[in-house]
Amino acid sequence: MTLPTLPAGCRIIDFALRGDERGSLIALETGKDVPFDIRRTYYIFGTLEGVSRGFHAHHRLQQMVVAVSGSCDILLDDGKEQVTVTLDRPDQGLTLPPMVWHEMHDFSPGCVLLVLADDLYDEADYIRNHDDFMALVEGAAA
Ligand code: T46
Repeated sequence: MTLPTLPAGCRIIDFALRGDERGSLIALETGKDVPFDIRRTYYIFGTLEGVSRGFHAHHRLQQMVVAVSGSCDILLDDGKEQVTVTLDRPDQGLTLPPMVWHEMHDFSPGCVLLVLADDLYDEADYIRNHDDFMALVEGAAA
């Protein structure tokens, strides 16, 4: 995973690898590896070549994203700067706080993106229009 300067609240977390001669295992525990209570887990897979996803921010949701297989790029936009992080390691997670616009691009074949979230699915928590996102960011700064 490349390490540019990330928006506030975005953090790369290294997971302990419990490997032995049989292979590898990673356990993610609330409060230890994941800095929030996990209420939902979902995973994105089978993404076709050239397809991008995301294009939203969340009002309140905290998440952690892990490329458990393959890789993809994730663009992070806090309304002031944009950085792109490559997710390509099953032993690292990227925390994704509220109010960070994110887009996932360049999924490798076979990429599986695991996402841990601190709340249940709620469409009302999504900001799916970038102009609306910018208005909220600028309103908070004023
Ligand atoms: C995010 C990025 C990283 C549900 O019914 N329940 C769920 O828990 C989720 C996550 C989605 N859905 C439904 C909503 C849509 O009809 O599944 C469909 C696809 O969701 P969406 O277009 O939001 O998928 P992505 O890949 O653009 O975004 C997802 C998450 O939705 C989002 O919270 O931060 O992954």
